[in-house]
Amino acid sequence: MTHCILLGAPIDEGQRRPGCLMGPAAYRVAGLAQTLTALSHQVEDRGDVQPGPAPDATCANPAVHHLPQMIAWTEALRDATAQALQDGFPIIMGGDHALALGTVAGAAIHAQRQDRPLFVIWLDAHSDIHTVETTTSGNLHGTPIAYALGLPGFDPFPRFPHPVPGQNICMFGIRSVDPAEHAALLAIDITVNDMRVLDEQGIVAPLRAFLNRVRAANGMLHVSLDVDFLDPSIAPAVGTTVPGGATFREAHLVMELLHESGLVTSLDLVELNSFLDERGRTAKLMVDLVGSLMGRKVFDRPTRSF
Ligand code: NNH
Ligand code: MN
Ligand code: MN
Ligand code: MN
Repeated sequence: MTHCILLGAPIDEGQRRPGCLMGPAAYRVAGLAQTLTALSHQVEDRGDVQPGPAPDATCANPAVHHLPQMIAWTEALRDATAQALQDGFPIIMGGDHALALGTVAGAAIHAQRQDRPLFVIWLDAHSDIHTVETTTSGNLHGTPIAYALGLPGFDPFPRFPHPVPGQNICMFGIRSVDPAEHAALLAIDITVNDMRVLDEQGIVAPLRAFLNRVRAANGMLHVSLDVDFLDPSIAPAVGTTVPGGATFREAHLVMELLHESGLVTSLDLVELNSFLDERGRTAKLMVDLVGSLMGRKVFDRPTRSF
């Protein structure tokens, strides 16, 4: 039994397509708490996180928008996530992916307090490794990985607490990388399981390899699930659809393996734009994926051997 702590993060300012702010409400309507309760977990919904007042902040890149608001969100989510990790298993209901600027920072603070290394799994079509200086869209949802690495280019933001080494970050589902991101990924030792890798090897082998490293290091594991990791044919409710994403079973299999590992310590659900959904099917799928992560099985065998 896990004590699950739901935190709403209705952030819309990390990109330009309004609607992600409806995400926390959509997850509540789609029955996230009920799904967890049915799996015998305890659920505490702490409501939506409130950002403090936006500071005066500017940067040299004219494309960047909503910088002060994002700094306020980052600080509030960092502190709320670190606190929730002390009390249980945080599930952050976004909101666009800019929320991970704060949640990964909070996870890093908590891991440091526990004297354990932090690992991150990034399930996304995009690598999100822009800095405030390199982003050409100006959408800060494309930056949390670079922030977590402690890369330069985040001057207006609070310094990232205890940066995550590249070797501790593993991406799955990648199929849209901007030129500056490509250069950054080549310069840093990050595991990029792009869709080509998943086509050739499946998700099981690369995921197992990473989980073994997390286990060997007694690491904490933050999972960040972007709706666009999934193929748009099964998950249409996202502003940045990219064809060729994870299938229904691939996505559930990731979650099932993560459950069996027993290693996951916090979870982001990001980029759900309910305004673009079809009768709630994307919200429902995301809730079902959380169900698989939290122990729901296709068919419950006493043991499964590979
Ligand atoms: N790389 C692009 C940008 O920075 C797209 C990012 N969009 C996302 N990221 N949805 O997950 O604007
Ligand atoms: Mn993303
Ligand atoms: Mn994405
Ligand atoms: Mn974008």
